[in-house]
Amino acid sequence: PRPIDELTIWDDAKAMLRKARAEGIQTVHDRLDRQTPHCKFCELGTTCRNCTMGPCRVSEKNPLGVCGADADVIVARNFGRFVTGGAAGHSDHGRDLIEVLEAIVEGETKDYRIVAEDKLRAIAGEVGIQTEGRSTMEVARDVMDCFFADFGSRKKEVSFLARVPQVRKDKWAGLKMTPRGVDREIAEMMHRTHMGCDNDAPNTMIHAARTALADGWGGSMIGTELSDVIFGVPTPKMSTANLGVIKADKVNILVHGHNPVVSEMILAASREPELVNRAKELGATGINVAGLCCTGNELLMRQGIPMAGNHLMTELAIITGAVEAIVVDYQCIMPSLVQISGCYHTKFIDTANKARFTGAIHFDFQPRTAMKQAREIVSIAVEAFAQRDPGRVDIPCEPIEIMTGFSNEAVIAALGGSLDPMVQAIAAGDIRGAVGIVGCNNPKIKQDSMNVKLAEELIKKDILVLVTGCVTTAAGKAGLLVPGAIEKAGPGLQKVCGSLGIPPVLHYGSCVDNARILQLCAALANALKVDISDLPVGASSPEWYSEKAAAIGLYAVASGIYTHLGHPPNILGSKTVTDLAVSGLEDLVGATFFIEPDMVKAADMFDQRIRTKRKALGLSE
Ligand code: SF4
Ligand code: WCC
Ligand code: FE2
Repeated sequence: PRPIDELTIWDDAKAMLRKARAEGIQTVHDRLDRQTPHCKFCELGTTCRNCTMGPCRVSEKNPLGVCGADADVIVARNFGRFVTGGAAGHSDHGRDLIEVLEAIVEGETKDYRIVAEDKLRAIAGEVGIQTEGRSTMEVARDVMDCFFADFGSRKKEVSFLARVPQVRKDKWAGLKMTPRGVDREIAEMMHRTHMGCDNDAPNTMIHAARTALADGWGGSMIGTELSDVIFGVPTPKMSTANLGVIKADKVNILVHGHNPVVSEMILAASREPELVNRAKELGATGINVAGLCCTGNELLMRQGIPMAGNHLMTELAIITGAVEAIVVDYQCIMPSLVQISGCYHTKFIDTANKARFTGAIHFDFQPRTAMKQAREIVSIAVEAFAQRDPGRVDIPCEPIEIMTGFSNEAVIAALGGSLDPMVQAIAAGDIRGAVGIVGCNNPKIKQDSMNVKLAEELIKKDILVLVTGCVTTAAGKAGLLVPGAIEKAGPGLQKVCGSLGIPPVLHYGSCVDNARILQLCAALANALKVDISDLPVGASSPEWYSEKAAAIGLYAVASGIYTHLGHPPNILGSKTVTDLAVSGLEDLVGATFFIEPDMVKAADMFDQRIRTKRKALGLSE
């Protein structure tokens, strides 16, 4: 096995990896070792399993599949389906929020309600729904219908394209890249990649971009906006992160996955006096809810609930031996968590019919019965406390402080009501530009080494950093999410962030909340009367692993945002597809991907790009 020091930069992770080895528990790192080396054809993207005349593997020696598809076609089809998997994940999550809104509107639930009426009305106004003189429920019903329709086939474009600068929309229209309906683009990609359909790689790639745009400006944006409506618009607040947020003297419940519909109810139930009292009867001092991955981000942003860890911390959190229950919804939940829970007293509870885990305790979580089910789940966790073996508990550190809650609404409020001060700070060069660092951990990369390094390099150059998803915990543990982190930033960010009392790295939410960053870019472009591709901005996913991260990367590029990846997707077997991704897209959409495993060089590439964009806007470099 690889030495533990090479697997992660964090002491809390190292301590738990040592414990895992001592206790004979296998982790993601051990399984990666056993899977290495990987299939070269799969790495290059040159395998096809789309029909039973194959499966086929193409190479220079043997360049055509049975049907005659070449490497370009096969790579483009595979990448298209890969991105579509991600777009489907984010968007189906978004749809779940519409269904909760439906349950509210139909009066089927009292457990959820409309918390942010102002935001509901603001959104309704943006998508052309009449709000004046109408009740909240009337408006909500129309918003619900509008968003359900965004998933279908009858629209020319998804509703939130109302936020996009006209020049960008014209560009998309010219390329046949306008996202029409979320499910439509996803289904069409499956159709196109069936044998004998879209056999022109660039054309498949254009549709991949359209599908990704249907995610970013459709499914994800609906997910974010309705989560705000139902659970509240995030506002800045302090919280904590790392494995130290798990408390030895409490019943610990970890929520993992993505959808706040489940985790918000678990949190609410954990505060019920009856359950807290029962926890005390069993010898605990209370019930502690902490987050993992994105549903953790959702609770962190809105409720200030502490974050136990990101993707590669999920197994290790259980290995503390102090977790009574891990409650999951969907996405990024390693099935190994069921086995590792089984090595302890930890109850593994799944809640979504579309994400069931063999060996789990299952709840078919529904808006009508949410609170009742959440109480039952919390009760299972509380009772598990009696089975905890204190001899196996090891919580390896004290938590670190972080600041969270930066929604666009909160940022605008902090700026005194408009984006103007930000535009002025950009014009003056105090904020030279902004980069969103988003996405995952990947066991092939030393955990968080790239996520942290890139953020540090960028803020030194007065480039504001926005983080979401699993980069949040990385930045937090590195001490970058507190106002004091301006010490590590350049003079411009020191001035601006210092005067506002905010960190130079802003936590912008979960992965679907990358839609907040899209919205901010569109708003800045509209304020400056330019296209998004004219802005001094970028995006990066240094340690990405998932289909969803690929979808995010592609919607960023297609929206005109220069986007870095720390390692390439499985496309290198096609020169046509690779060239398009890293250069050809520039002519089409005004941005490309770039692949760079060295974070100092990646930061220089962003710096260069930002200089060019600033110059073109007539600003100092
Ligand atoms: Fe092979 Fe073509 Fe079938 Fe793919 S679609 S498995 S390349 S025959
Ligand atoms: Ni989003 Fe990546 Fe985390 Fe999963 S939770 S691991 S896609 S960043
Ligand atoms: Fe996520």
